[in-house]
Amino acid sequence: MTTQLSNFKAQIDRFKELVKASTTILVVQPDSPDGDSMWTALGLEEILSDLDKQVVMYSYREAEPYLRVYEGWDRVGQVFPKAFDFTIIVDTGSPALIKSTLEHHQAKLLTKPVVVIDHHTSRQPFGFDTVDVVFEAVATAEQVTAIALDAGWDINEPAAYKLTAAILSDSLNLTTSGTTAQSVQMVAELTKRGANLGEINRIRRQASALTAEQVHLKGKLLSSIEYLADGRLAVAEIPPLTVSDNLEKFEPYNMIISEMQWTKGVELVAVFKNYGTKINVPMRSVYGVAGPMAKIMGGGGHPNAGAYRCETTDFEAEKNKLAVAFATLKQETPDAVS
Ligand SMILES: [Mn+2]
Repeated sequence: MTTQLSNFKAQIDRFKELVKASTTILVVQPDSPDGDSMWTALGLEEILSDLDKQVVMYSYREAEPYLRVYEGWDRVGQVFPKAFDFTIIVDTGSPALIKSTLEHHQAKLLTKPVVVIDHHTSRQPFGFDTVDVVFEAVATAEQVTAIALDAGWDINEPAAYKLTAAILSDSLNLTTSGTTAQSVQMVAELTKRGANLGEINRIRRQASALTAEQVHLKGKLLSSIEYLADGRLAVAEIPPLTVSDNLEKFEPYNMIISEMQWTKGVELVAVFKNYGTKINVPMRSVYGVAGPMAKIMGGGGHPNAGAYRCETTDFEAEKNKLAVAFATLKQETPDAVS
């Protein structure tokens, strides 16, 4: 057992006992599943099924199209099951993330034990008793892999694929700051069990591939980028027609914001998503200026990712307002943002 796991020996033992004693296990994801929660749930389904358990999977909302790439996503139901012996809540760091599930099904959920397997460092309590299997990991799938290996549970090839995809999803292909030796080691163990990293990458790229039309739009948006403040502030507008054409389908700004963020000399990126009736501004940075800037503009966020809403719908005026505020922040705290 690794040190990580041994600190949670009591909780893991309790989890193993519950598995052993149960026939039907419910796996619950956040109300809106993501790559880690979805593929962790599917990986757990494989592992627990091989232990002759019935696995029932639930999420309040249906999986987004990009999550429908590994077999089994359509077994994650939106009808809360009537009978189960205990519940595993995966990848859920706060009750807000399963608000709708709890609103409708908390009474039923609490008739049986609840195990939480989660890797969020800033966890908020659910307000009821849970067996918390919460240790440092870049993804919940990393934790499930470590627990399965420790317990001597078999990880079949489909499980290896799904868990690897989940780890790569949360760790952005093992590149985030939360990626540790254990993350890489778990991916290696899963690769040994049949997960093919090239194949997983192909599946991911295909699921997010742009249409020919979207590539043209990307080109147009990229050439519309303006550089202000001596090239340190990159700004682009998603015009109202483009916003309304793609509403509910995809976010055009996702195609350009990363290119803007990783342009030489650029310190702050702002994309003005202009609805015509309002303008929302997602921002990115590399050295931590996006969060403070978003706050100054009346929004919020993390150091390198923030957002705010403009007071008017005048793009030119709002762009200049941001440029002035950025120049002021640079003058006041040149070191903090250089
Ligand atoms: Mn996660």
